[in-house]
Amino acid sequence: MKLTGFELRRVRMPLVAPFRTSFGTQTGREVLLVRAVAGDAEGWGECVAMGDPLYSSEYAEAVADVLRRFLVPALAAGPPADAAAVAPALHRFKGHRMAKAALETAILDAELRAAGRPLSRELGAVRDRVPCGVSVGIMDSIGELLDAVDGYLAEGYLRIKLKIQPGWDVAPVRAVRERFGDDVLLQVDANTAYTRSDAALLAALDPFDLLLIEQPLDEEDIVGHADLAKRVRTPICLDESITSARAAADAIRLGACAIVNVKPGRVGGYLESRRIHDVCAAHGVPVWCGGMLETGLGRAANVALAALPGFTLPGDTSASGRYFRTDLTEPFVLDGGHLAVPSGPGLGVEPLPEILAEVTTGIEWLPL
Ligand code: NPQ
Ligand code: MG
Repeated sequence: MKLTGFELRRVRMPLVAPFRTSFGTQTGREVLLVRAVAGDAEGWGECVAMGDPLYSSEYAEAVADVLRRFLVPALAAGPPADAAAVAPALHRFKGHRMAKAALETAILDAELRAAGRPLSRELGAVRDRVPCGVSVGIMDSIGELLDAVDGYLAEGYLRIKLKIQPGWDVAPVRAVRERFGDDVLLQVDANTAYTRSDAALLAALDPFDLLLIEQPLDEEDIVGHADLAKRVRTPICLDESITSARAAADAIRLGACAIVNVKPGRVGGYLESRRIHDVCAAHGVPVWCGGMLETGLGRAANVALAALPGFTLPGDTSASGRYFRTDLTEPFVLDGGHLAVPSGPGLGVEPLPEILAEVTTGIEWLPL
């Protein structure tokens, strides 16, 4: 594959409704897309960084900057033979995993499309459809929350995740349990909103039989999560803290988590995500695929990953309509609570040209 360069494309997608988490409220999604251009093929990588550094230290403008000034020039100096050579070529640049992931995914997609191979098969998928959950934001009232959950259950979602923060935790969980019963698969995500002194508060969630509590404490606080795990019965799941396969192995060894949320952008790409899957499977730790409000491009790749055998819990791989009235690709639509794994080469989906043009706010060409 002879790469000639990368197109950085900024798009802005309005959300169907504001999405509120412990770190803020989003009304739209600012996405950076990377298109790898080779002589005979092209490939897409969707960067999951937000416009602001609220979920992680990365943000869209910083991603564009590091791609332009460091990552793409490094590949220009020694073009990678294939996608597997990208991470080693970028290793000397610290961090910036979301930027690296977008670049690697674009190259991987181009390579697989040229070879006529689906990403799912490349990663080791064993299913042709995946069970889906939905992440439900913090609301102004319990009534509003119950209406939202009711709607998602009616759509067929197989698992509900409630975003929580201090002051919005036990009451919404109790209300959802009382209204929808004990059979609903239910979990919560705090996005680091609690502290080590909140163990008793988090243990108050134990009676509600949650599948897991996701990332209650600071992303750097692995020992805090290990201590917390001894004081709550609900399994601890880590998201923000898991930045690599090594970080996953360490967290498991220390007893900081019993379940892992895999987000390819957070860990530097789909190849590292597969290594996390493997390390967790070797320890009997279930994994599930997280979500970052991806368009159809990122969603396609996530669904492929979620089809690996160790992904034994429903992911945040929701349908396009959960976030967008109009997706960039043909929409992903829920079928009996599942999404079909794309079977075409590479990601197996393409941006719809008219829609892509409509939402694009800027284009930059980075030659190799
Ligand atoms: C999580 N995602 O699991 C994240 C958090 C999150 C589906 O809950 C813009 C971009 C807004 C990324 C809001 C879900 C976001 C975002 C929330 C990620 O922690
Ligand atoms: Mg999370």
